[in-house]
Amino acid sequence: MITTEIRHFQGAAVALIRIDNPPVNSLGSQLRVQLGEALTSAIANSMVQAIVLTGTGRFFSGGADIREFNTPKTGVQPVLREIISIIENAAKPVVAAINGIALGGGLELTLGCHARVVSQEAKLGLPEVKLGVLPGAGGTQRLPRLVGVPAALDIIVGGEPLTADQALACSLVDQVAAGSLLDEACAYAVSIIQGARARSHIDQAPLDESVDEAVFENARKKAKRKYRGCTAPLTCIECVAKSLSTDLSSGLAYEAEQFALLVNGEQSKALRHIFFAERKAGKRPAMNGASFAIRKVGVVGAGTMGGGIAMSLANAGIPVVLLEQSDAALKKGWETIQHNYAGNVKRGRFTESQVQQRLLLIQRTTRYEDLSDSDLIIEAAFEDMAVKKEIFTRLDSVCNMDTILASNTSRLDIDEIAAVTSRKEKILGMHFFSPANVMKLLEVVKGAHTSDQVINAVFKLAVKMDKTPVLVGVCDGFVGNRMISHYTREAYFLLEEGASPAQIDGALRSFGMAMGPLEMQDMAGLDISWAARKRQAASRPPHLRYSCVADRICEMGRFGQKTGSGFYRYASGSRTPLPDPEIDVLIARCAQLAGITRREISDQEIIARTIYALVNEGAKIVQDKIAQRPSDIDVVYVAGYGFPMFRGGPMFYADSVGLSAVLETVKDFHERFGDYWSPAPLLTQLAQNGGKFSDL
Ligand code: 3H9
Repeated sequence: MITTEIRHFQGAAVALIRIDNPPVNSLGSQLRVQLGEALTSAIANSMVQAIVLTGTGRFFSGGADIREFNTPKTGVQPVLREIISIIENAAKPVVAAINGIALGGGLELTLGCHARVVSQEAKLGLPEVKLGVLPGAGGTQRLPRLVGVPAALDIIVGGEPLTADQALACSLVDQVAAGSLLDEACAYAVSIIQGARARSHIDQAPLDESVDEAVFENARKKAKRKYRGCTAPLTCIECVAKSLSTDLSSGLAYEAEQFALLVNGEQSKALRHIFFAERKAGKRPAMNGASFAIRKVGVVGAGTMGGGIAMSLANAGIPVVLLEQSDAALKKGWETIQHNYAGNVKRGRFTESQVQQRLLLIQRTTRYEDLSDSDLIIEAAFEDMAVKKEIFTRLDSVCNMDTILASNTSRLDIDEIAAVTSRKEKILGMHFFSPANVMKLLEVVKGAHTSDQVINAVFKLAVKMDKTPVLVGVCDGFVGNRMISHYTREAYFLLEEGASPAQIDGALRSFGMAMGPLEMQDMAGLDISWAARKRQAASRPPHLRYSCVADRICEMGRFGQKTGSGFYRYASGSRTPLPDPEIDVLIARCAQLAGITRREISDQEIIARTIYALVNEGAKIVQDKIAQRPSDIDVVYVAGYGFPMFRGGPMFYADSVGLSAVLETVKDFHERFGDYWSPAPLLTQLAQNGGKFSDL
């Protein structure tokens, strides 16, 4: 809704136009109609001398309504560019009073205004690039004319919002309100009417600024690193460059053309899918009764995971009690935390004093009793059921009955752990990803008895910790690791069939994965999946093919990067994987023993075998209700496993390929490679009905 109020301010009549469209004041079609009418009417009203445009609540405007992208148009609604042009050409001053968050089209709306006054809390940004598009309502042309090319490139390509002070420093805004925002914006408008201040306006002419080509080259380099495989950032840079060579109208026309291409492209569809999927996954379950407050957290184990979890909590301002079995282990864990924080300071993430504040939040102990007043305890000890059961038995006896107990297990049965306690409804899994202080994903594992209150409280905590929580059910490996074992299995089979580690990793990197499956195994530590395979050996159906390659490598003591060799070898102190002829010989020997005749393998086959293995298992996971919906799987894979965001996650990718084509390939693999490839009934059903995972 748009409301207009006439205010008499310092002797002038000011039309105060307010955007009120919860939840984020997005600029959907209906709102644009109303906004256009309100502006036209205020401009035509001879009593009105100036206009102030503002928002409501926390938002000025979150930008264009993303849900309307790619939807068929009904009726005639003004596009945002037309609204901005009404503002820009108004004979009376239009001042933006930016009360809060102004993003994308929301900020572009203000660039057409004749001045911008912002509140201290305001955040201003052009995050379109993260949705695979560009600021398509003049942002790429007006912003460089206002703040200069280098700053515009930072804002548009970086996609991160600026604070009010940062916006003032680069001349994006004219004033930060010290008192009442609306009064100051009205006063600004009156001062323009009275001629005390000039109306800021955007020049038609090409931007007269000399910009070294190196500035663009640098921006391209940075963009390729930050948004691997994405088209939009590079198009944004080309559009900004246009501001130097064309007049405003031609620049705007070029920008509109490029926006249309991007918004209709597969990458933007995938990125928007992930935007909404993350929000859907993050919804807390409805619950009966009051939620729990988590104010203090205990962490059991100060190893890599425990230390990272403690850092994540401290970063969110939550006091932590970190427990280890011995003083020596505690000292080692503490030194690693200090070392990691020192790295954060070096890279400019935190200041020295911010680190000191965080370190003060982490209390260390070797006594279980010191955990007794924690609201939540996260166990991050060795991945062994007997060890976990012993710890949970102890925790259950020392903690008060309100304390929630979580295990950071990556695949063990939460219900079996819960069974040793007297509080099954307060037991859950919190599967963090390594390094836990960096990785966003958190699989929140709901056991058979875990209460909704507990899940609710942990989701709230996750958001505070800046994590992306996804609710998953109990099974070996939950969502992420259950699927990844199918992906790595195919990589191992492909090795035996004729591909080299470098070819497999290279093919998947070119698909867009952050790293290939074998280099990822080397980074994670081969001993971890080796232990899981040994545990699963007894229950593995004997008729299914099994590759010994990874086991043989582990038997040589090659556990990946940490031992200097795994599928690859590593020069001392380096993380660069180097092909190792010894491994090539080992693979050929394993293939020969398994009676496999090696052949040429195409990159296309590598991608289909590994990615469709994810998709087929993902479909089974949805059917087994381990994931609530296919889009949750996409969030898990994008946030935790380096799946290319621009492909929208494995399930969205399958949808975009077409499920009947995916099913045909899966059936072919089933025939050629055996029962691992039995098509998921859900995949078959959807493919046969012309459906998609995203329909579910
Ligand atoms: C653009 O502007 C293009 C123009 O350049 C050119 C046009 C020609 N549209 O995140 P939250 C929903 S592109 C529709 O939980 P927060 C969201 O899905 C746009 N819906 O809240 C959720 O719905 P639900 C550029 C949107 O307070 C609800 O609002 N702008 C939009 O944590 C609450 O969202 C952006 O890229 C939208 N634009 O964070 C900004 N935004 O309750 C994207 C949100 O059903 N948005 N929703 O799940 C954000 O970054 C955050 O949502 C924001 C609020 C910071 C605004």
